[in-house]
Amino acid sequence: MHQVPRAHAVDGEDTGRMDNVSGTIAKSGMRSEGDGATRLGNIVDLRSDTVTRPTVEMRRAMAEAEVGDDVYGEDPTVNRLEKRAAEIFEKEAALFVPTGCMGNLIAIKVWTHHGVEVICDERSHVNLYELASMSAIAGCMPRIARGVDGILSWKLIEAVIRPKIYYDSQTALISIENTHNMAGGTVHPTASVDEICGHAHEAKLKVHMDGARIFNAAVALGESVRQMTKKVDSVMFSLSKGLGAPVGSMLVGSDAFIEKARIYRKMFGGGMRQAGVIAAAGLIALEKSPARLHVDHENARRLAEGIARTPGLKIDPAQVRSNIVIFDCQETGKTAVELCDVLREKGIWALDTAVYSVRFVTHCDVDHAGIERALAVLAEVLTQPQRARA
Ligand code: TLP
Repeated sequence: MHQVPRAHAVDGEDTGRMDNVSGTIAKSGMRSEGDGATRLGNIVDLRSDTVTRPTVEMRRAMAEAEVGDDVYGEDPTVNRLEKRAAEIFEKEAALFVPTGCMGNLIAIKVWTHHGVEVICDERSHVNLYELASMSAIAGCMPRIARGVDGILSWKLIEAVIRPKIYYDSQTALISIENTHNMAGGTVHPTASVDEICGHAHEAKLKVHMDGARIFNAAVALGESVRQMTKKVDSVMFSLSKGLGAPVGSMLVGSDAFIEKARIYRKMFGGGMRQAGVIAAAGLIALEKSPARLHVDHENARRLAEGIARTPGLKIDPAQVRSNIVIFDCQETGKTAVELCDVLREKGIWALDTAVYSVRFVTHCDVDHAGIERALAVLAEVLTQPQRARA
């Protein structure tokens, strides 16, 4: 029996596990109240890079942060974080937002109006995991394109742009995800992003990048985030994923974009007052963490190679370019939920992303030994039934 509550129930109804090709997430492994397992210290939590705990340096900076009322623009630590983010991306301005979801929604709201379409990949976070906010709040329709491993090209985008005819809804925005989460941390080549932006701008369309993990993409490409985003109109990136901060994401773009984004942040309830307390950790994450992301990528590759050698599991390690490892478990005879449940009992936490698809995400709180342990446990749980039959 599943040991954790179904976190996705709405109005008291259990939504259960969806059987789809495009991926569900977090049906297994959501931490229940009083669970306390992570506190035991022997858990290898690979559910997401969102689970990291702030470092001692971050906690100290949080305790000592200089603060003010950020709604009045008076929090010096938030102002410093926003200035640094804008500098690093070589954009005019930046805005600290509580979450990636809010950052993406704000960008969509700024670039669109009710009744228009947003082109995005079918498995993108804005399409699948943001509770239809682009429709519910921004009044837009997602217009789905099917990327190759989540990666959109101008050719794929062009095919779904609406003709400029008064009786058709109109395309307003293109949203691309870099790295692409549900495709397994795949990376957009910068030349392709530039090409998309060039054509989009000619067609009077804006391009937003959901760069929740853009620093992982930068490491995979060996390029700077500035170079990778020079033509996009807005970027959201997360401080609270691979970079290890406890809370927060950033929006970067032009002065005019950020001015409007600030208004929508307040409208959506994201005016955070003495937010310097969390921005202080975000600053450390931004300055220090990119330099260590290659370790997470090496760990992900090691995981993928081990998984490829494990009976019943399928993955192509060469496809693993960043910190996300998604593998197929159909041949084991277990569903992803069943596999996650047995792994969890042995201290390895993972997420099911589709019926036979499991996700591991590497991060700063899982070291080499944790990876080896995850692989050993995987091999153990998948070879035990065979031994029992022999
Ligand atoms: N991703 C989470 C889950 O929501 C799936 C995860 O564990 O990977 N864009 C991308 C590409 C994301 O992966 C996420 C979160 C977000 C946006 C939203 O960020 P937050 O959680 O800060 O709202």
